[in-house]
Amino acid sequence: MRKGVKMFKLPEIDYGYDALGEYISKDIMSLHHSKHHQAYVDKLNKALESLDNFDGSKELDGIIKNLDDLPEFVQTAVRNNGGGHYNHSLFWKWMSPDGGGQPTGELADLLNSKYGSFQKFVDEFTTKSLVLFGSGWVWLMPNGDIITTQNQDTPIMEGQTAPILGLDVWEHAYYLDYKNKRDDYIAAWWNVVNWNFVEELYK
Ligand code: MN3
Repeated sequence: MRKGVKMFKLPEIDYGYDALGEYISKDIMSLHHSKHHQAYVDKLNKALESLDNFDGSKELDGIIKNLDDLPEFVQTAVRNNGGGHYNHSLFWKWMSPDGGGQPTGELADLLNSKYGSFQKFVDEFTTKSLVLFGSGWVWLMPNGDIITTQNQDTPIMEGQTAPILGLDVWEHAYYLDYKNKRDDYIAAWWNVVNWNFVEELYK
Protein backbone atom coordinates (compact mmCIF):
# COMPACT_ATOMS: atom_id res chain seq x y z
CA MET A 1 0.00 0.00 0.00
CA ARG A 2 1.22 3.48 -0.78
CA LYS A 3 2.05 5.77 2.09
CA GLY A 4 -0.70 8.03 3.31
CA VAL A 5 -3.44 5.71 2.17
CA LYS A 6 -6.20 5.44 4.72
CA MET A 7 -7.08 2.05 6.16
CA PHE A 8 -10.69 1.53 7.01
CA LYS A 9 -11.35 0.64 10.65
CA LEU A 10 -14.05 -1.23 12.52
CA PRO A 11 -16.22 1.43 14.19
CA GLU A 12 -17.09 1.05 17.84
CA ILE A 13 -20.70 0.53 18.81
CA ASP A 14 -21.94 3.08 21.31
CA TYR A 15 -23.69 0.48 23.47
CA GLY A 16 -22.46 -2.82 24.88
CA TYR A 17 -22.74 -6.17 23.12
CA ASP A 18 -25.17 -7.20 25.85
CA ALA A 19 -27.31 -4.04 25.69
CA LEU A 20 -29.92 -5.43 23.28
CA GLY A 21 -29.89 -8.76 25.08
CA GLU A 22 -33.59 -9.36 25.35
CA TYR A 23 -33.97 -8.99 21.59
CA ILE A 24 -30.53 -9.60 20.13
CA SER A 25 -28.12 -11.51 22.31
CA LYS A 26 -24.60 -10.62 23.35
CA ASP A 27 -23.36 -13.66 21.40
CA ILE A 28 -24.88 -12.43 18.16
CA MET A 29 -23.75 -8.83 18.65
CA SER A 30 -20.22 -9.91 19.49
CA LEU A 31 -19.90 -12.31 16.57
CA HIS A 32 -21.63 -9.99 14.13
CA HIS A 33 -19.48 -6.97 14.99
CA SER A 34 -16.09 -8.40 15.97
CA LYS A 35 -15.99 -11.20 13.37
CA HIS A 36 -18.34 -10.52 10.47
CA HIS A 37 -18.01 -6.74 10.30
CA GLN A 38 -14.27 -6.95 11.05
CA ALA A 39 -13.88 -9.36 8.13
CA TYR A 40 -15.56 -6.90 5.75
CA VAL A 41 -13.18 -4.18 6.91
CA ASP A 42 -10.10 -6.40 6.57
CA LYS A 43 -11.06 -7.70 3.14
CA LEU A 44 -11.94 -4.21 1.92
CA ASN A 45 -8.51 -2.95 3.02
CA LYS A 46 -6.83 -5.94 1.40
CA ALA A 47 -8.63 -5.35 -1.89
CA LEU A 48 -7.71 -1.65 -1.94
CA GLU A 49 -4.11 -2.41 -0.93
CA SER A 50 -3.78 -4.58 -4.00
CA LEU A 51 -4.23 -1.52 -6.24
CA ASP A 52 -1.23 0.42 -7.47
CA ASN A 53 -3.01 3.67 -8.10
CA PHE A 54 -5.71 3.97 -5.53
CA ASP A 55 -6.61 7.44 -4.28
CA GLY A 56 -6.39 6.87 -0.53
CA SER A 57 -8.26 10.04 0.34
CA LYS A 58 -11.54 8.67 -0.97
CA GLU A 59 -14.35 8.13 1.48
CA LEU A 60 -16.16 4.81 1.59
CA ASP A 61 -19.39 6.06 0.05
CA GLY A 62 -17.49 7.64 -2.82
CA ILE A 63 -15.75 4.34 -3.48
CA ILE A 64 -18.83 2.14 -3.51
CA LYS A 65 -20.87 4.64 -5.52
CA ASN A 66 -18.27 4.41 -8.28
CA LEU A 67 -17.31 0.74 -8.44
CA ASP A 68 -16.86 0.99 -12.20
CA ASP A 69 -13.91 3.32 -11.63
CA LEU A 70 -11.98 0.44 -10.06
CA PRO A 71 -10.07 -2.21 -11.98
CA GLU A 72 -12.35 -5.13 -12.72
CA PHE A 73 -10.38 -7.62 -10.66
CA VAL A 74 -11.23 -5.87 -7.37
CA GLN A 75 -14.77 -4.76 -8.13
CA THR A 76 -16.48 -7.78 -6.61
CA ALA A 77 -14.35 -7.70 -3.45
CA VAL A 78 -14.94 -3.98 -2.96
CA ARG A 79 -18.64 -4.34 -3.74
CA ASN A 80 -19.13 -7.10 -1.15
CA ASN A 81 -16.78 -5.88 1.55
CA GLY A 82 -17.16 -2.14 1.03
CA GLY A 83 -20.91 -2.64 1.02
CA GLY A 84 -20.62 -4.81 4.12
CA HIS A 85 -18.61 -2.16 5.94
CA TYR A 86 -20.97 0.63 4.87
CA ASN A 87 -24.15 -1.26 5.76
CA HIS A 88 -23.00 -2.54 9.13
CA SER A 89 -21.56 0.83 10.20
CA LEU A 90 -25.10 2.18 9.86
CA PHE A 91 -26.82 -0.92 11.21
CA TRP A 92 -25.29 -0.54 14.68
CA LYS A 93 -26.62 3.03 14.83
CA TRP A 94 -30.05 1.97 13.67
CA MET A 95 -30.36 0.01 16.91
CA SER A 96 -30.32 1.19 20.49
CA PRO A 97 -31.18 -0.19 23.91
CA ASP A 98 -33.44 2.88 24.14
CA GLY A 99 -35.04 2.10 20.79
CA GLY A 100 -38.44 0.82 19.78
CA GLY A 101 -41.70 2.67 19.75
CA GLN A 102 -42.61 4.83 16.80
CA PRO A 103 -41.16 7.74 14.89
CA THR A 104 -42.59 11.19 15.40
CA GLY A 105 -42.91 14.39 13.42
CA GLU A 106 -42.41 14.50 9.67
CA LEU A 107 -41.23 10.92 9.42
CA ALA A 108 -44.37 9.72 11.17
CA ASP A 109 -46.39 11.84 8.73
CA LEU A 110 -44.59 10.31 5.75
CA LEU A 111 -45.21 6.72 6.88
CA ASN A 112 -48.83 7.45 7.77
CA SER A 113 -49.56 9.09 4.44
CA LYS A 114 -47.78 6.38 2.45
CA TYR A 115 -48.95 3.27 4.33
CA GLY A 116 -52.04 4.40 6.23
CA SER A 117 -50.54 3.79 9.66
CA PHE A 118 -47.27 2.98 11.38
CA GLN A 119 -48.41 -0.61 11.90
CA LYS A 120 -49.14 -1.02 8.19
CA PHE A 121 -45.66 0.27 7.42
CA VAL A 122 -44.20 -2.27 9.87
CA ASP A 123 -46.26 -5.04 8.24
CA GLU A 124 -45.09 -4.09 4.75
CA PHE A 125 -41.44 -3.84 5.79
CA THR A 126 -41.71 -7.18 7.59
CA THR A 127 -43.30 -8.86 4.56
CA LYS A 128 -40.53 -7.64 2.30
CA SER A 129 -37.95 -8.88 4.82
CA LEU A 130 -39.54 -12.32 4.85
CA VAL A 131 -39.82 -12.74 1.08
CA LEU A 132 -36.24 -11.63 0.43
CA PHE A 133 -34.60 -14.88 -0.68
CA GLY A 134 -31.18 -15.72 0.73
CA SER A 135 -28.98 -12.99 2.17
CA GLY A 136 -29.58 -9.30 1.88
CA TRP A 137 -30.95 -6.10 3.34
CA VAL A 138 -34.28 -4.32 3.53
CA TRP A 139 -34.27 -0.53 3.33
CA LEU A 140 -36.54 2.39 4.09
CA MET A 141 -35.77 5.16 1.64
CA PRO A 142 -36.22 8.88 2.32
CA ASN A 143 -39.28 8.93 0.01
CA GLY A 144 -40.92 6.21 2.11
CA ASP A 145 -40.30 3.36 -0.34
CA ILE A 146 -39.23 -0.02 1.03
CA ILE A 147 -36.68 -1.76 -1.16
CA THR A 148 -34.40 -4.78 -0.85
CA THR A 149 -30.89 -5.58 -2.03
CA GLN A 150 -29.04 -8.87 -2.25
CA ASN A 151 -25.83 -9.74 -0.44
CA GLN A 152 -24.08 -6.56 0.82
CA ASP A 153 -25.36 -4.36 -1.97
CA THR A 154 -26.63 -1.02 -0.83
CA PRO A 155 -28.91 1.52 -2.55
CA ILE A 156 -26.15 4.10 -3.11
CA MET A 157 -24.34 1.60 -5.35
CA GLU A 158 -27.28 1.82 -7.73
CA GLY A 159 -27.27 5.61 -7.82
CA GLN A 160 -30.05 5.96 -5.27
CA THR A 161 -29.98 8.16 -2.20
CA ALA A 162 -28.81 6.74 1.11
CA PRO A 163 -31.44 4.78 3.04
CA ILE A 164 -32.72 6.07 6.36
CA LEU A 165 -33.24 2.63 7.91
CA GLY A 166 -31.97 -0.83 7.09
CA LEU A 167 -32.38 -4.36 8.36
CA ASP A 168 -29.78 -7.07 7.97
CA VAL A 169 -31.56 -10.31 7.12
CA TRP A 170 -28.46 -12.44 6.64
CA GLU A 171 -28.72 -15.58 8.75
CA HIS A 172 -25.61 -14.50 10.70
CA ALA A 173 -27.72 -11.62 12.08
CA TYR A 174 -30.17 -13.93 13.83
CA TYR A 175 -29.41 -17.62 13.57
CA LEU A 176 -27.81 -18.04 17.00
CA ASP A 177 -30.90 -16.64 18.70
CA TYR A 178 -33.71 -17.44 16.34
CA LYS A 179 -32.47 -20.36 14.23
CA ASN A 180 -34.46 -20.33 10.98
CA LYS A 181 -37.20 -18.08 12.37
CA ARG A 182 -36.51 -14.86 10.53
CA ASP A 183 -40.00 -13.64 11.45
CA ASP A 184 -39.24 -13.83 15.18
CA TYR A 185 -35.99 -11.91 14.66
CA ILE A 186 -37.76 -9.17 12.73
CA ALA A 187 -40.53 -8.91 15.32
CA ALA A 188 -37.88 -8.52 18.04
CA TRP A 189 -35.84 -6.04 16.01
CA TRP A 190 -38.63 -3.44 15.97
CA ASN A 191 -38.13 -3.16 19.74
CA VAL A 192 -34.60 -1.81 19.29
CA VAL A 193 -34.99 0.42 16.23
CA ASN A 194 -33.38 3.77 16.98
CA TRP A 195 -36.02 6.11 15.53
CA ASN A 196 -34.07 9.17 16.74
CA PHE A 197 -31.27 8.28 14.33
CA VAL A 198 -33.72 7.44 11.53
CA GLU A 199 -35.38 10.84 12.00
CA GLU A 200 -31.99 12.53 11.97
CA LEU A 201 -31.19 10.94 8.59
CA TYR A 202 -34.63 11.82 7.26
CA LYS A 203 -34.01 15.51 8.00
MN1 MN3 B 1 -24.54 -8.70 8.90
